[in-house]
Amino acid sequence: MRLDAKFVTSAFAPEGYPRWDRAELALAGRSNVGKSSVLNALAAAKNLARTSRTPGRTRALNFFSVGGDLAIVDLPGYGFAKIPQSEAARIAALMNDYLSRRERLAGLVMLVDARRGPEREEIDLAALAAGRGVKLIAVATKCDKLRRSERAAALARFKPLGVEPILCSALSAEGIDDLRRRIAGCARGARRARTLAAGGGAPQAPPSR
Ligand SMILES: Nc1nc2c(ncn2[C@@H]2O[C@H](COP(=O)(O)OP(=O)(O)OP(=O)(O)O)[C@@H](O)[C@H]2O)c(=O)[nH]1
Ligand SMILES: [Mg+2]
Repeated sequence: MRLDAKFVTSAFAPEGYPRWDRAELALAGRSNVGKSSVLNALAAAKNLARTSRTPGRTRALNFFSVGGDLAIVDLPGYGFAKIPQSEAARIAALMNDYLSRRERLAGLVMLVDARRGPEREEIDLAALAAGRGVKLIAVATKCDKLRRSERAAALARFKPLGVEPILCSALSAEGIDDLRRRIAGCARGARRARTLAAGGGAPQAPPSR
């Protein structure tokens, strides 16, 4: 099932985050890793999120609604040397604010080039998510560029993230269905947590004295 994603807004500062109670899943990763392409593949739409050969294309947080109570946030890529220092610092501060403080954040989809594997930034982001109780989904992107014989080594490179990655390709669509299922599972978990927080869980025993 394709994700029914619709573009809602771009935020250049925290004031621009939408006010809604959708659970949000953020797509994070190095510039040019294929975040926008994966989002388009999930939605089976060509131009929902803008993709580019030029790294550093996405410079705002782009919010997409998905169905009735979920949202996906396409984050700007980090680690691209060619954008001006001041702009890079602004983007880093915005991402940091979003990932460390956004209450709606339920899951972090960490995209890493399958040929490269996680580095310091990815390991730090994964730790940030874990510290907040945000679920981590790891995706090894552009797996169409791996030879069969390189796959096992590629998977092994992800060990430091502590979760097994889904090998994905926006080009061949490998892994995309699997990722859709994981996203749906994360959304279900967020819904359950919300019901419990709203008092919809099992009745509480009266406090003992
Ligand atoms: N071979 C291959 N190329 C891909 C795949 N996904 C994306 N690309 C290419 O990689 C480049 C970057 O893709 P984007 O989706 O724009 O990457 P991004 O992570 O959103 O980049 P920023 O917005 O700059 O952070 C484009 O030229 C894509 O065509 C894939 O699965 N396989
Ligand atoms: Mg992008």
